[in-house]
Amino acid sequence: MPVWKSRFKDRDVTDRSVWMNRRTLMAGTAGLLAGAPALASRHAIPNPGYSTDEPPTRFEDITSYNNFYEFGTGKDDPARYASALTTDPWSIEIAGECANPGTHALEDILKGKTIEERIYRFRCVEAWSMVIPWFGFQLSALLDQVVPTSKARYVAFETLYRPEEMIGQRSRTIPWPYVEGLRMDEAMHPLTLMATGIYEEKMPNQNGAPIRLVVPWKYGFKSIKSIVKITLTEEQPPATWNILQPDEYGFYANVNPEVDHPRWSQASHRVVGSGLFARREPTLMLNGYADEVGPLYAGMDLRKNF
Ligand SMILES: Nc1nc2c(c(=O)[nH]1)N[C@H]1C(S)=C(S)[C@@H](COP(=O)(O)O)O[C@H]1N2
Ligand SMILES: [Mo]
Repeated sequence: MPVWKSRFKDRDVTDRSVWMNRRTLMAGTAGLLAGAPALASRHAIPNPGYSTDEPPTRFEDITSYNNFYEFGTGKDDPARYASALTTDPWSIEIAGECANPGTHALEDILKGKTIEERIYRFRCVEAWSMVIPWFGFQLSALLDQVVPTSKARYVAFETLYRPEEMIGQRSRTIPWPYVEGLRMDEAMHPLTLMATGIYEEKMPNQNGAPIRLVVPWKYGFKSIKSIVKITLTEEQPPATWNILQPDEYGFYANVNPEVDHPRWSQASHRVVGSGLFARREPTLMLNGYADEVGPLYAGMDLRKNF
């Protein structure tokens, strides 16, 4: 049994049953609502095999404590300003080393994809964490469709650049657009999710609407939001924080309690939403997903490739 499943048995059972009840209720009423949004989670199939048993963070906390520099650098800026973003229509351009490049409407990308609900622990490099019930599809399903060429070794991602709606982009806090990248085997790993919602809601704007990446064994900054472009590349693509401060933020950014950030420890984290005297917990290697993704890094020096 994966480490992350066994740690939290019998804790906060009430929280979880309240949520499960809410979800059952929602599922019951959803059928009555004509024209429910295409992204509604009633299509999401729970995947307990890829879910933690930890009690999920409250929806209110997940949506009010965010990092999304396109809307400002404060944790409460995204909740305050992200409603200005229009997310419909939305399309994603797929380019680079693949047989089927092209630009596709989000509805078309979602067609035929299995939408799953997966509860992942999410660990920010700033040493806080949340447990988030995402729904979405495996990135591998999309990559399989575009058929990567034999030269495709990495996948690059790009966020929308639209300063009229993204107030943070009117300042040069970081270079725009935000970009990130994964190695092909990381991108193809079944844990790597393209998320379109949280709990029963389609993705809140502040969390990266309408579609964002979620890579649960890496620090949060790898999980790029509001994606408009995906490029398959031969060379390692640029990644925003890695370009800005390569000594602090590696390209891999794998959660690793043994490799500290130069300015603070990564051995533990604060659990967001755990009250006035915030609970701290030890951080696990690869955020608890070591059994699943450890083999991707066999033979690599994780102190050098941090
Ligand atoms: N486009 C974009 N994506 C981004 C960021 C950002 O500033 N811009 N911040 C990253 C960081 S540092 C974290 S911790 C997570 C936060 O995701 P959440 O707000 O859904 O918890 O988003 C990541 N993705
Ligand atoms: Mo982060």
